[in-house]
Amino acid sequence: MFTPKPEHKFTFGLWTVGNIGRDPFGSPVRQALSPVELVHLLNEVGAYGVNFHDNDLVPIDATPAERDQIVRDFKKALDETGLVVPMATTNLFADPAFKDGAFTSNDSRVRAYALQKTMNAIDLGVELGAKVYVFWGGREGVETDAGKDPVESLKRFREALNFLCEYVRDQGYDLTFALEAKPNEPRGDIYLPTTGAMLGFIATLDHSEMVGVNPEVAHEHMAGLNFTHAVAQAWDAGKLFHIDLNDQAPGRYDQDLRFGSSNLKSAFFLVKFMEDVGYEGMRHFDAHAYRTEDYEGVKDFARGCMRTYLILKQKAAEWNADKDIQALVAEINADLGANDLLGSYSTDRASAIKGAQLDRTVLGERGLAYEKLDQLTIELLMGVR
Ligand code: GLT
Ligand code: MN
Ligand code: MN
Repeated sequence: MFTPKPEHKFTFGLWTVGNIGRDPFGSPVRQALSPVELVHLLNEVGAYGVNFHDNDLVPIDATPAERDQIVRDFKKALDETGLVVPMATTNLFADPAFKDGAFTSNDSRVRAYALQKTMNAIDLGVELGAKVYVFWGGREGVETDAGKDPVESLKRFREALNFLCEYVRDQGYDLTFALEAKPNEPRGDIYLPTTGAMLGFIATLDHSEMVGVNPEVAHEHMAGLNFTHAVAQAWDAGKLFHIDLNDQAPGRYDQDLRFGSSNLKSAFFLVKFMEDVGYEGMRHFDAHAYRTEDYEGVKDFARGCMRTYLILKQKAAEWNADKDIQALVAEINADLGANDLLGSYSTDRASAIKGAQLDRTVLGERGLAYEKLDQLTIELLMGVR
């Protein structure tokens, strides 16, 4: 019943199931698998697609001949399994060259290298079928504001994205960009730290129509924000091009936990939102298995992400069909007599609202029954309804 199918559009990055469990305090706990092996692992657990950074697939120091062989082998694995590559991205954070940022570096040579690397990575992504290109600027920030001018940094970031949009158009690629925000880690502070900030920035781009967002659960939770609200704002703006699903306890380091494993209720409202509005993009799990796991545990992790999503989707359908819940929802949304008063501005409407009898004591006395509604939601989630 909760078996992943292609129509669910569940995808994983090579770096997610391929995470070898290195952390700032400890060495790897799992042997690295090749991209081909990872494609087969993802096929075994039932994923639809696989995403990658340029260097997840092609090592940064590979020769052109090595690159071509790797791409041939990878394509063969995709053909054998039927997995697709819906999204690709660039690693602009691991190499020491990017220690003070890529597009926002003070060093124009680093900025030029970042453009060069990204154009090559876009070519690679498109060659393998990617339709969405993610930009996560992990190093685009500071430890000290003495080092970089924040306005200059934004101008540089804008200039880079404008350039790359033109590159995509010039090549005739069918590709959109999705910007991913994160408040901190690995930098002390990363520019454009939230999805809302990204949405504001996108409006300033030359080709804003081809640029949307890739919100990540963990990143908004790190900032103490409500992820569903960020996703809703992106959706409302027509900018929800991609999504990174995982989980995260607020106030911690970047945990990238299995989807739904930490904040089940917010995961429920997120899935319900995505399913109710009819989001048709990829459901990308940007998470990794606990460091305690071997590759059987990695498969448990990947299966768990997808299974939890599907269970929550089922719960959302139950919530929408639950008579008691829907009776309360109807009550909450009933017209209590002022619907006709409201609407877009006119001089008449302004006078009507000014003259309306609106007794604020009565308005303030009304109970809203949200306690009851929330408890019904909790009981539905706990499986006792
Ligand atoms: C990195 C980061 C993620 C980004 C990836 C894309 S890489 O693991 O933590 O949130 O989505 O660059
Ligand atoms: Mn993350
Ligand atoms: Mn992410």
